[in-house]
Amino acid sequence: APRQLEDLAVLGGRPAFVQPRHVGRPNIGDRAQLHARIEGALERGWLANDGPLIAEFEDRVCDLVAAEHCVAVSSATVGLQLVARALDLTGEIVMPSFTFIGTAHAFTWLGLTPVFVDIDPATHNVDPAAVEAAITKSTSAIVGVHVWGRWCDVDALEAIADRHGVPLILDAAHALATTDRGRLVGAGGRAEVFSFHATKVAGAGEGGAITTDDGELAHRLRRMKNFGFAGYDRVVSGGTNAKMPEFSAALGLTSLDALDEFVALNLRNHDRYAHGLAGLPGVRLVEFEPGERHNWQYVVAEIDEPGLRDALVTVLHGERVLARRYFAPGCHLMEPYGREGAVRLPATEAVADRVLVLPTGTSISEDDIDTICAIIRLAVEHHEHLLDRLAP
Ligand code: T4K
Repeated sequence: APRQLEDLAVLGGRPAFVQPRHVGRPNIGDRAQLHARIEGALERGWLANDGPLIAEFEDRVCDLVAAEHCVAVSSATVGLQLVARALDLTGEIVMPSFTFIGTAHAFTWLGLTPVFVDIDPATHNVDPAAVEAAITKSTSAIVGVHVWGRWCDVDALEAIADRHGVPLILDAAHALATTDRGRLVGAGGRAEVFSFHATKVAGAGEGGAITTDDGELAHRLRRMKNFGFAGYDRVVSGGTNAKMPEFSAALGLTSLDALDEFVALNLRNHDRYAHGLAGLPGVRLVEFEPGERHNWQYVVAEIDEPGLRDALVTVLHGERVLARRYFAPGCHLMEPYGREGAVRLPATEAVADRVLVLPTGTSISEDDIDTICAIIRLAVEHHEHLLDRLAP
């Protein structure tokens, strides 16, 4: 680890790591088991369209959520789109700006208009009062996002959705295997949509899962993900191709087999970061409610000093630590949405300027974390000098 500013790679020193350390390395699980599953699919000659691995994957996700039905899809983004189509949404969708761009794009791509609202800076989750204030006659749904796996205020959002007669859809991309006040994720709103992208706590390479208690909706989603087919050659609705392939289900099942192990490692990593950054002024880790289940997939620091978060990203990338600024600058300021005179969302913008997402997961060791914390500590403790040195 660097001991003085001059040791930092951005100031001419040698990078602390030879191989990059990533935020989202895939959690694979038992490779022999994965190979066996893939071999089985090859033997069967059945690679897509509701093969046995997909059925097993959907059952397994059902065991991990509160909902009765699970529909596997090709990604969370496409999952959100299927839900929007199955619910016949038109017009405006009220949603937080502080989320991955995929949440917004999913709806825009269908010709819907996202109306971005602000968050509670303490939780990074959408502010229900802001949601209610944004509802108009054109609103056709509310989208809540469980950012970092911490639940948004589902009860408040459901009450608002009911009052205005619109559905609530939950983007649970981050929230697999989490609880809130003892309730298991998956049965909130009309549907919850999980991501099984390679960077998630359990991954399928690409993949997603929609969970719902609404059997009729699940039935429609199943048809729509397969071109609207209701039987061998009968098409009864519009549809698309949103099917997860068997190989992805093989990856998904194998990583779900080891989910408890991944979560335990993530927790160990989180605690190591908390220890390594403790007492560092102006630096806080996003904390999770004690007594609830979390997957700890995101280690999120907030850096108070203006400009220092970006300097830390530059410093860390120099050391080959590929920390991320999710979800800066907020969807509402991203090019496709940030038109002249666009809305301003002060809490979103402030949080987006502060967040620094750090590497965790099975590929990060405790030694790695000690080194990363030492780099951050050095940079923060000498930030005035550092910011001067990095100034153009
Ligand atoms: N809603 C929310 C709240 C989300 O966060 C997301 C996705 C979605 C919806 C949509 O879900 P999906 O449609 O993707 O199922 C990544 C992921 O691609 C994305 O899934 C995720 N959220 C987002 C937070 O992170 P990028 O643009 O940062 O990806 P990328 O390629 O830069 O990868 C991130 C890090 O992971 C890099 O350091 C490289 C490393 N990596 C990545 C892949 C794919 C690996 O080491 N191996 C890999 O195979 O978006």
